[in-house]
Amino acid sequence: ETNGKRTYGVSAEVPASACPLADEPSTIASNIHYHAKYSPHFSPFKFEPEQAYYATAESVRDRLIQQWNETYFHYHRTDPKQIYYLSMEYLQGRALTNAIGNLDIHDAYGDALKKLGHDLEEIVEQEKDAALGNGGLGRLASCFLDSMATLNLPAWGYGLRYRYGLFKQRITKDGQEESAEDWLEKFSPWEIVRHDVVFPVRFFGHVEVTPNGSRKWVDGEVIQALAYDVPIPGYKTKNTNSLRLWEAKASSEDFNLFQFNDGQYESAGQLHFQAEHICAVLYPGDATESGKLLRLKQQFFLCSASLQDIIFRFKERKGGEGSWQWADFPTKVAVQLNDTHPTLAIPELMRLLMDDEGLGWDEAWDVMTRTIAYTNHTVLPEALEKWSQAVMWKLLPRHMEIIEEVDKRFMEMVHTQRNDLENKLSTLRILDNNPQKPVVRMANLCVVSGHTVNGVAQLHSDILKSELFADYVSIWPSKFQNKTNGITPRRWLRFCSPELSGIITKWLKTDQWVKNLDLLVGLRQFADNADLQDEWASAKMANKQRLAQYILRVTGVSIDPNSLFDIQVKRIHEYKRQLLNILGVIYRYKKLKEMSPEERKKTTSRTVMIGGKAFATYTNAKRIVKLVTDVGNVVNCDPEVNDYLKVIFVPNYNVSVAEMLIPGSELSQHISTAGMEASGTSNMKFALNGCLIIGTLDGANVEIREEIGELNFFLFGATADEVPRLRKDRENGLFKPDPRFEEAKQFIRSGAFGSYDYNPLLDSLEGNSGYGRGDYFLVGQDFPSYMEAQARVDDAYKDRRRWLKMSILSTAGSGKFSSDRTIAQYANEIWNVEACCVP
Ligand code: B1N
Repeated sequence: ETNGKRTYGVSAEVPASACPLADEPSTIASNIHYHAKYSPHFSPFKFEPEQAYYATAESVRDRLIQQWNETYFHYHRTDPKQIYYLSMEYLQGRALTNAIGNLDIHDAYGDALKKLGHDLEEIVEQEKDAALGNGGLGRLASCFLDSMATLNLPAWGYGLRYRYGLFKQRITKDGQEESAEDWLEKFSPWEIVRHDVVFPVRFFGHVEVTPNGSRKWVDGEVIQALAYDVPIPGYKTKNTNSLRLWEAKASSEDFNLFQFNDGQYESAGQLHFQAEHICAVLYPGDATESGKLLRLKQQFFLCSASLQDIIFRFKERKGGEGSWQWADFPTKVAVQLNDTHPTLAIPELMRLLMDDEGLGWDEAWDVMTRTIAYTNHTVLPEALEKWSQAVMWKLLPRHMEIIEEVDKRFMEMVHTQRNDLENKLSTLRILDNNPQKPVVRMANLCVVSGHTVNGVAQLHSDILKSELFADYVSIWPSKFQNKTNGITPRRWLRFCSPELSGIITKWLKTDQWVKNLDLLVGLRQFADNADLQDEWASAKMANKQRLAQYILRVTGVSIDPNSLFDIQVKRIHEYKRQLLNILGVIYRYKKLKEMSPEERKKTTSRTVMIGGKAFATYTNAKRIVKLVTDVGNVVNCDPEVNDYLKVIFVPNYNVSVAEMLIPGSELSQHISTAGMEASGTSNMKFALNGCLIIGTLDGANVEIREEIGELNFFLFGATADEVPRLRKDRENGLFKPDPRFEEAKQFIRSGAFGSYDYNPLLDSLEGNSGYGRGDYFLVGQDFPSYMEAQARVDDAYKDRRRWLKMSILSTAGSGKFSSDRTIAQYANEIWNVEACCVP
């Protein structure tokens, strides 16, 4: 059984009598009751929804822990190659529905709670979202964890346990207001602290040369990384992986009792304060560089703790000395960098191998480069990380030495092998030695060091190859790949829309589509079937009604479930063009006002919902939020038009809100300037839920349209290859704005939506050049074709059968966008990792 390897003191077996795993509702009910009584987080004699939630979560956790231990033991015994996903962000959302869904005990828990006088749907609402991420990049990491577990892949996610996750957004009369989101306020039942998993992480200090000539990083401050594990169950499988989140702690030795007793409270606990700061907050930058020393500390903290843990596990599984070689490391370990945020894993792995393990440069480089791969998620210049060399020398002196060496060796390689690239070297190098501000270019370090570089949608990967990384492609043509993003069909259809899922299962005569999403194509043959269409419509209507109730509750505005539900939800950013959406709405409102009552009756009634968070210091994004709410306040109170148009700003958009909005959507907007959205993933969630897309040929939209058919996609706008020329034309005064565009802007300027000063926002659409000015994002350019696409939407919606057919075809064509497919491709084409199924 143990293969002669070290075993653990405890066994994975749990005596049957202590095993609370029976599936009868009465047994479950008593287990929940047990937790309410003996896991005392609250005073006794109270069993309200909040207490019921915690007791239920703890009861579910028992089951997870059982599978989790079995998984860990099985991986330990079989010693497969493992995946380590390093990410500064995870957007896990709620865990309860997902856990009981993946464990296939949803109905039993529903019945059990009923016995206890509670309603499962109400209980799950008690849970706060774990929002340790900003947007798509963090949610992608969470979808990947679900897929890796479901595919029985031996994988770990590594991240940071932020005390405060993404901020909470409130809408006041002044627009967006942020406040801290205290997701740990009443403890999280989904994390388990591992007091035995602690690693030291050093900052500052200096490099010493030891007597034998090797280099050693010493002094500075040392902070402890303590592991918290979150269980990641796969769907209908025993495999339960871990998301390991590091918390920063100072050790008790670093508390100066003498100083404290002397009244010097601040300096006595200095390192404790330093440590507390590291994991205090998630940096709220999505595609904006924060440039903070603390952010760099966070990044290094994640990389160093994770790599020490990975190396520890590698050695532990290898057993004693002599039986293995470092060259084996990449056959057991695949590390994926989620964007450049964990780039410091590269020099840190080099340092650990050379300075701690005694490898030479060449040997260490070989091990490192065969281990690490990098995913790029953006081409926006402001999001390409560059760290000041001065700051890096101070915080991480040994790593800067290593980075200098990588840079030097790369230049030598170009000198000797690629003379033709000599003139490009200043942009290809890792170090930018511009005397004004010398920086390290993290993406360049990743491309030079990693064995594989991938983009996240075909168009994005093509742009990486033809533009951002073109010269590297000529050096290493086979290094570059595409891995089109995906989403987990469990959370994003099976659990968030049980109604529609039931219909799909009924018509496909199997529920296997939840694990094999390609089976959805089987719906195509029924797209014209009136029975399916009617069932489809009633599921959609139920979801729309649920959404309407939610909107009424959070905004006080009542919306008509018979109107077309038109949704755009994502981080607020100028390149995502919420401004194009709201300008279109404003024009629509103005025309409705000008119509006679008879004419209005012929229009398609719409409810336009826009939601998303704006980075706190991104003023134009905040102005867009304010504009949407101001337009809503006018339109929704205008009795002449409010039967035909409503405009809602959905507050505090997060994973749970998405799970409510997406199933109730009929049209969704993915309208970024072509070439700027790397992929997008909400587009996939909407399409999967039978929501039609109005969109540009950007990111994954291109592939979604290919899959569901161009007739089922409302396309508009310039293409990515036209964009540079259109910007040039504009600079040369060749752009003639559409009169409707001018009319919409003028309507805002006239004060129709109040006295707030929108001129700075509107001025960004004027002029003729500059990033973020001169209509850089081509809102005016695309406005006419956008309005024409919207007119096609209105027409299509009038034909109920046609719309339902298109909706069914959207779902039927979404199979490709399962994150199971994406992860299978990473596993085969980048990681070379196989499934390791827990028996
Ligand atoms: O990553 C997603 C893509 O679907 C989106 O198109 C893309 O915008 C998003 C700095 C980012 N790219 N870059 C970031 C996040 C945080 C940060 O501090 C950049 N997010 C994306 C998944 O591939």
